[in-house]
Amino acid sequence: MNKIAFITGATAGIGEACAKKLAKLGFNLIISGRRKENLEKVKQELIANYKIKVLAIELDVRNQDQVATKINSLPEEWTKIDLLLNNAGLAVGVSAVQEGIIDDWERMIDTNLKGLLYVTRAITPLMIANKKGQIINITSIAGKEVYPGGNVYCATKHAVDAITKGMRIDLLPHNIKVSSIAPGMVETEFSVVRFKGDSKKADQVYQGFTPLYAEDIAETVEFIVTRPAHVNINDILIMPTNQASARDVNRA
Ligand code: NDP
Ligand code: 8X3
Repeated sequence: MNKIAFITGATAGIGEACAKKLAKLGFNLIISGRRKENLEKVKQELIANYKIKVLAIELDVRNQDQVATKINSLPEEWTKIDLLLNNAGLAVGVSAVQEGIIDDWERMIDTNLKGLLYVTRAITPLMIANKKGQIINITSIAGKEVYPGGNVYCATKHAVDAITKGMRIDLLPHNIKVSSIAPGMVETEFSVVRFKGDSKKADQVYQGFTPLYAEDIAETVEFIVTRPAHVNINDILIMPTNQASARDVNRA
């Protein structure tokens, strides 16, 4: 029987690449995200290319009622979730704390931190009932370092790092593995979202060096999920060769 993976933020970037990788590994997939058209497109692509089942759920992880209702009403055949990939997330803006835009802060805290908790709260009881499971949280180099103007985004990712460690302890008696992946710069829609649609600004982030690509993170997920049952990968920090820290990038 195929395993089941639930992916948040599967409509673009890292989440979409992970969906394809997990499909290749034979997982049936519950893909989720807010953008209906993107969800449908990813679903059709998965069905056309892999012999797996796909359930697409329109989901805003910030909406706790929606998260609980949609996960609690999953069709019975989709409730035995083997893998949760907590990937949905975003940065909004880069600004000093004294000039910060409160709405930007709330979007980051509500998505990266509270959203991840809501989804985890809804899915872990299903894994516990099933006596096994695996969770991978996508954190960031921003969860290990802080850079100018990154204050709140970095805080949310530091929090996810702490929550990952807490989850590992709490879920230890339940045969549930918990890992995190902390990428450096990955070229996705991330910077377009961060700079609110300013693609010129977004492109500059990746200029003069080769960043990571979503596929690199998908390969890391593949490595984690293909370890034997007795092995857990706690945390992987993965960087572009030309990036030594959040602030040090060797650009041509
Ligand atoms: P993208 O912007 O390409 O993708 C983000 C995904 O998150 C989309 O599928 C989006 O779907 C989803 N998402 C955002 N807000 C919500 C929400 N409220 N509810 C549900 N889904 C949501 O960025 P990445 O693929 O790069 O980002 C994925 C993760 O990786 C994030 O957690 C990010 O912080 C992290 N990361 C990214 C790095 C990078 O340099 N790109 C580096 C380190 C970590 P939709 O809009 O359809 O809802
Ligand atoms: C995204 C990477 O360095 O822009 O998490 O924060 S960074």
